[in-house]
Amino acid sequence: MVFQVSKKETVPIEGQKPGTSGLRKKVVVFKEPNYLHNFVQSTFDALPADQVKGATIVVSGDGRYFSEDAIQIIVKMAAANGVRSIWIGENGLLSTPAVSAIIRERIAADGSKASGAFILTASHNPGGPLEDFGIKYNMGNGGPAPESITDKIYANTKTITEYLIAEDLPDVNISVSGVTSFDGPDGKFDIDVFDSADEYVKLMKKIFDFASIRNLLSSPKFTFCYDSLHGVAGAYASRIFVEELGAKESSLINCIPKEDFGGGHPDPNLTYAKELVARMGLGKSPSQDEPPEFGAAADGDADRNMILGKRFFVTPSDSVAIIAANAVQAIPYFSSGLKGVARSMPTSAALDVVAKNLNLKFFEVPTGWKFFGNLMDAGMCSVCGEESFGTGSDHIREKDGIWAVLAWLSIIAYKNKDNDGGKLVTVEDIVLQHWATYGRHYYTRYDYENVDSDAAKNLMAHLVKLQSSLPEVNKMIKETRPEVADVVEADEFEYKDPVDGSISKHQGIRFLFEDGSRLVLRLSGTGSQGATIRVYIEQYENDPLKTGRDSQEALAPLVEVALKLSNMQGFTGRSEPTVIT
Ligand code: VG1
Ligand code: CO
Repeated sequence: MVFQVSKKETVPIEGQKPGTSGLRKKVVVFKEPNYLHNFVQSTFDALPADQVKGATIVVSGDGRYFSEDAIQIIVKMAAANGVRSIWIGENGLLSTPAVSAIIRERIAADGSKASGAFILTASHNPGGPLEDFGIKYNMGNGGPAPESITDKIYANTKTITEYLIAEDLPDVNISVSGVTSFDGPDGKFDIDVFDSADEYVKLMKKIFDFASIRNLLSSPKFTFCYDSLHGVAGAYASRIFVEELGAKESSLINCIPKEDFGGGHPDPNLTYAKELVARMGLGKSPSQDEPPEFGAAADGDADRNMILGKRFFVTPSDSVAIIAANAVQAIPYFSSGLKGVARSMPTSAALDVVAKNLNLKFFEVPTGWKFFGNLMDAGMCSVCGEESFGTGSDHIREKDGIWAVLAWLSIIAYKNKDNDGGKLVTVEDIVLQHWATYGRHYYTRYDYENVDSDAAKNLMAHLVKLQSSLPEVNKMIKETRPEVADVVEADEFEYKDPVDGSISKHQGIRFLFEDGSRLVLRLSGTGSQGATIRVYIEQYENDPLKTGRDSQEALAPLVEVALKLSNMQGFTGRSEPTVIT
């Protein structure tokens, strides 16, 4: 049978602008007639023709509710748009980093590679019939589509009149590996379903010294716990940590991927990763047992990571700095040196200090992983990170949750390599040692979720206006907390990409203080309703006697100043943030 291509009439649907990482909306919105179809056709139409016609495209995601329906629709639309092959992870499961790895590494029997991918995820947002779904497109380098493409997609969604679909193509069985071929008007169309983990595991084994990590995990002094929060990381955790590295099965919690993430919020932070946080001896009602030495968690699509020691939290900003400082010694992939390091603007300057000390190229980019890709493609950056629990390297073009855990395990193994009889060098020891060498960046983030959109916009506009008068800013600061230093510079962050010269404006409001402290405010681009205001607060301390304070206590004066300058309560009516990290 030869499948037929139908042209279906449609009309533009409002609000299909991709945010920080794709289009994220409630499932009920995605289920509205033509909602997904319009976005997918707009994406095909935004891509260069040779990346659609005759091309190979990956479609998979974190397995959240509505994924399978979406895959069947995208397959039929891809066939109708002249795509040659569709690659799907078994059960539609591929983590975001695994998709990136597949685009870069997987070679089909006929020698062809994928030119891009639809990734079906709303990442750390909850899933289920009443929760969120998401879709984004990654390009041939394995990284998120750049703004030039996402702008085009959005423009197309505003003018779309028809889409193409092969309605008579049967649904694919995505639960069994294998290739199924169909004949279409333009020739063959293949659907290739394959193991979700193989390619990714292979890549990890090229990067890390698995033998040394296995050795660490087998030591009675070392105990380990990994929490997938029922996200797609579960499809990799057992393969990597148990089968390859010899961890006990009981060290994995919530590692069965579920379409509603077990009703939880798959966001690896101190608020939402409750079970792990309690097990690690942190949180309000810590477990009675002796906590493990090392704990980690992932988000829904497994690109984020949270790193914990026994009763100890590692801030993501410190994590990337510590990985950068130890990468060359501890991780074989980096043994010939780092090409450079990069962080997103709101991420603390801990990485800057490492870069300066080790004489590494350093870049500060806007929030969102797409900005790191250009630097990596140009060979300018090896390790990068974001304060939002994202860490990664140029092995792929996405942040990588399991990679970060393996990086930490490698560092712990390295620090303990000559330590036969002695006490374990712990996560906490490694962080304290880092602060002693480089100083400490006290850091916290306040999130105000689901705030009225207009209130959020007004708050930001108020801050921009305030920035034009530093004397007024400093007067307000002195009236609030006299001990806080003066603001010496205030602006909206703007980024000029050093590789392609493209400019991104309005990337967050910054207040830079005389003593190196920073306040940053920006609106989230990943929410699905209302607005989320993020307030990032940072203070540097390099007096070794003062690096051991409680961070909320150390930052209290700056927090007060942030809330005062922004008039948070006045604009939003909120006296407390939703999440404090
Ligand atoms: C958030 C984070 C950002 C991250 C993005 C995607 O964006 O702040 O650092 O890159 O999520 O991560 P925003 O615009 O909401 O602040 V993920 O794991 O949700 O794909
Ligand atoms: Co994510």
